[in-house]
Amino acid sequence: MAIDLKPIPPPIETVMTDQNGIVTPPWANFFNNIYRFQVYTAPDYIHPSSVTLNTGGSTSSLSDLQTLLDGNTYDIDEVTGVGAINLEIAFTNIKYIKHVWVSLWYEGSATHAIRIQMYNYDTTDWDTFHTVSTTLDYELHTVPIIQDTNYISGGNAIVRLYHTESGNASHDLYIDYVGIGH
Ligand SMILES: [Ca+2]
Repeated sequence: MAIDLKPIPPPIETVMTDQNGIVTPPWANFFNNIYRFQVYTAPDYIHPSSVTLNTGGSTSSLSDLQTLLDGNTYDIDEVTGVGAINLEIAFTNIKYIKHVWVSLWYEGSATHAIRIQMYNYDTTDWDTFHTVSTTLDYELHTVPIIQDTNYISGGNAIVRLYHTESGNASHDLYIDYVGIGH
């Protein structure tokens, strides 16, 4: 009795997600063999639309923090007093927030830190998602935002870099890029 052996390709483990991160069952049936395919959607980066320096010294401008690794950075001189750095970075046309990206170099000290915050439109206050103490060089911080509902209003969202402690005038913050990923 002849046995007909046919090679069966191994299945490819895959998951399909749309831009909202929703998993879609991706089963497909080709030529009597079942394959599963994965489609990765490249993350969309939304660049800031405006920037407001409430506290700190700077001569930099919005374009300095709209592009990563372009050689231009938004530089802030820390000032004395509580809330020694306070920079609001605003975004428009935001539908979803998956991550906040911040590339920065903080020449501070171990007891000083920069809070990466988002404005909460529900509580009308700032929520801290990540804290960065002094760094040796530029670091890219990817900050996940699990529940974005309260941080978007009419397509607007605001990220704030905030120095809580009393400032030291010898400290400096250099920001290469701030963006929202969705
Ligand atoms: Ca830059």
